[in-house]
Amino acid sequence: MTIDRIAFRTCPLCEAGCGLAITVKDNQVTHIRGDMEDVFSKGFICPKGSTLKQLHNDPDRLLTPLIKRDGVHVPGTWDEAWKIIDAGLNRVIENFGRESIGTYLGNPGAHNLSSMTFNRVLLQAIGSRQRFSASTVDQIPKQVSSGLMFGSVSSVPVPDLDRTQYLLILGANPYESNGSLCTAPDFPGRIEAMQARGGKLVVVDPRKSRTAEQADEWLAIRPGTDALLLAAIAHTLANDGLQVVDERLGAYLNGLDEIVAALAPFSAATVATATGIDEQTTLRIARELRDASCSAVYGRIGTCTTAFGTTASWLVDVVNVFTGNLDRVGGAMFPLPVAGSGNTHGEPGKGKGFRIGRGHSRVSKHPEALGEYPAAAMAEEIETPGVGQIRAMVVVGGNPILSTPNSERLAKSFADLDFMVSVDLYLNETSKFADVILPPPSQLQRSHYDLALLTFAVRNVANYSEPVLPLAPEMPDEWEILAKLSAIVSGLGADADVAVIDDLAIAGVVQSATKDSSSNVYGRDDQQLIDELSRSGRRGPDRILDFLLRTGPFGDGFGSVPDGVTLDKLIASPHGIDFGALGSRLPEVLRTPSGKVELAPPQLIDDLLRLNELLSAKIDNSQLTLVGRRHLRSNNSWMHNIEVLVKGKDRCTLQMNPNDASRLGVAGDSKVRVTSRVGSVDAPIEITESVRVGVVSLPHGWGHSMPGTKTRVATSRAGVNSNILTDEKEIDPLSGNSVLNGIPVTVTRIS
Ligand SMILES: Nc1nc2c(c(=O)[nH]1)N[C@H]1C(S)=C(S)[C@@H](COP(=O)(O)OP(=O)(O)OC[C@H]3O[C@@H](n4cnc5c(=O)[nH]c(N)nc54)[C@H](O)[C@@H]3O)O[C@H]1N2
Ligand SMILES: Nc1nc2c(c(=O)[nH]1)N[C@H]1C(S)=C(S)[C@@H](COP(=O)(O)OP(=O)(O)OC[C@H]3O[C@@H](n4cnc5c(=O)[nH]c(N)nc54)[C@H](O)[C@@H]3O)O[C@H]1N2
Ligand code: SF4
Ligand SMILES: [Mo]
Repeated sequence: MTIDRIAFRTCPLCEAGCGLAITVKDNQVTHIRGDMEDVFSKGFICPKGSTLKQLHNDPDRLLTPLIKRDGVHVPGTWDEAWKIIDAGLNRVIENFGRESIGTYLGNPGAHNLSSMTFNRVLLQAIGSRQRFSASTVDQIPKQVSSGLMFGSVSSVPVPDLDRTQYLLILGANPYESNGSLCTAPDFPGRIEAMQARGGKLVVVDPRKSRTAEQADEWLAIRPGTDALLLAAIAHTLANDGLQVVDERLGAYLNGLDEIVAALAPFSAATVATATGIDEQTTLRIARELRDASCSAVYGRIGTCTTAFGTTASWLVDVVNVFTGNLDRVGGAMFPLPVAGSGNTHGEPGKGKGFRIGRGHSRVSKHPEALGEYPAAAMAEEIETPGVGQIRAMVVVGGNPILSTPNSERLAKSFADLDFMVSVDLYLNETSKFADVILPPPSQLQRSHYDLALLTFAVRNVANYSEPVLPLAPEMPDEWEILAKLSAIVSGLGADADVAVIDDLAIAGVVQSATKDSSSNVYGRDDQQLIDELSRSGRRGPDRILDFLLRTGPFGDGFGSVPDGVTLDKLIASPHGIDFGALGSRLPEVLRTPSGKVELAPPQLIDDLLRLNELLSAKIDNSQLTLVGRRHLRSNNSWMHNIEVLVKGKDRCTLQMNPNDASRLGVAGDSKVRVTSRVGSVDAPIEITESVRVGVVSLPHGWGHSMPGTKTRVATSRAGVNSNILTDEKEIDPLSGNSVLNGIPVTVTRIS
């Protein structure tokens, strides 16, 4: 064997986006390590990064389409698959209309250039409002609050990790997750560097997570009450006088008086019982945040996936404003993404703003947010007869049967569909319901650019990866799968040429730029630009990416900006290009009609009334509440088929505080039954001081024991599905996000 080369590639598994150095011999990957020269990750990787090799070679990974015949999935050709899909989807459209096709787009799509550029095309081609995604079991509250405050859902402030001196983290555990809505490879190292320069880390979490262990202070909050704590911190700062909000920031604020008035009920003393955090601590944390030379508040899954997800996400940034740290070095800042962000085009500083509720779901009338309905409403939309009932599903890179609430109800509804297509690497808990499963190429066989995640990066960075290994013969790239599906639902037939869809896609992207007076290609001839892009021979996502780079804030503007960035330049820089630390972006980043930061959007002010009710809710000390957790070696519901990641002791345990264990009479080696309103699972117990009294914790993404799947390693270490317990009726009413943390449960010993 001869070493052909070392390929450099960004890891697509989580939001950290680490650079990998991949040794290839005879077109086989032999070794993967961190890329020491990567401009952002500088050699850091976690145990998952090197397993892209095992993922590529996994014998259970699908290499051909699977077609369900007589209830059993058998391999088929691509031609057969397209014909069956053409017949199946178009029959449903003919009989029941386009609204009867539902879509669910999963999380890996956010790390996938094909999906980032062609999922939208597919949704448009299907033409149904029945759209669902992993966003509503995840980050949508933060995007709604950012949209309402700053006018664009892309404008999520991130902690300026490398320069801050005080970081308050609520409900995030970057020591396991490596960060989210804050793209920062080696997040742990960046935290430790902050502590080494004298900074302080405070973690708010009902569990003593690994991040909480590293913290200078851990606040064991009662689940679901972060909005109260944040309201009290904001209240304290307002009461103290807000002198730190300087003239510069003050000039961009709207609604200051309204929010200060609306916070009146939420003093540190009034929220103390509900949050479990005493008055003096809340007052002190508020003042520490204000008095630090710079500080940032950052909230994630634990703040988003609760009944007050949007309100908590908003209050995070209200506190950042009240400490004077929004848009300030070392505070919470807006990245300037190199490509594809919603806040780098259109008139700077002003815009149409952001709205939710531009439509309502059919059955429960949930307001639309970001063009979709709550994943929690998927089952009822499939089950409930009437015009617009979902009869077919198209799932792309998602596993909602393990990831979304009340999974057992959802699984029953999926079993009743007339037709289903899944684009997935595996035959798993969700794709098993599909009539046809279409496998994308492996992570090593595709190009990569983190269009979504670099929008939330702590430095302005761009990094493109070429495919490490070639596509197998006959195997379409994932964008070609998505384009073909788009062609089929557009009535172009199973033999349609995906080039037609590709040309439409690029034309749309180009047109929106040449019509935008702030674009560096404003007024240019569309066809000329497309011709220039196509001269390289690029097609699909790469051609679109080149355009987005060239028309982005650092782009070459097709010649109008000398030395500007192009895809060719990125290819010539395999370790990425660093455009520097974050800079101040107010007011240019804003897209609100007022051209100001909206501190008091009416929906959010109204929601404080609902929050107020939480203050008077009776606290039952015998009631256990369930929260989740993540583990470094796991990735949501997948990567469980990779032996090196799952070996060792069972990770799918119910963690319980020793006080609760002795109260309930459960011992360390027992199995327990956990029951919620909607379901019940049996799990091994793990008694540990790391969870707060009254709280139990079970990780999500497990439960691989369903028949009809083919993930042999995962099945041998199945675990249980925590979303059998989460309740589809419990959602954040503003964003439609599921409540996945703070679920009331009972726990009993199984004898
Ligand atoms: N290894 C690994 N990395 C991952 C993933 C993975 O599955 N595994 N998933 C990726 C994805 S898709 C995402 S979105 C990110 C998520 O990234 P993080 O948000 O960092 O995710 P978690 O590790 O789940 O951390 C959430 C924390 O919130 C705590 N919590 C629960 N309820 C509450 C509450 O009411 N209040 C507060 N304050 N805390 C609460 C939990 O105990 C937990 O420690 O991670 C990404 N990275
Ligand atoms: N109780 C509870 N539930 C949760 C969470 C929680 O904290 N607690 N976290 C939530 C969060 S943050 C998220 S993001 C969701 C995730 O929810 P989902 O996105 O529904 O689930 P994943 O586990 O990410 O499943 C991804 C699927 O995509 C496939 N896949 C992987 N890579 C690719 C690819 O490149 N292309 C295609 N087509 N398919 C691919 C995998 O095989 C897998 O089937 O789960 C949510 N569910
Ligand atoms: S931290 Fe995330 S991006 Fe980095 S190697 Fe691990 S899984 Fe990949
Ligand atoms: Mo997520």
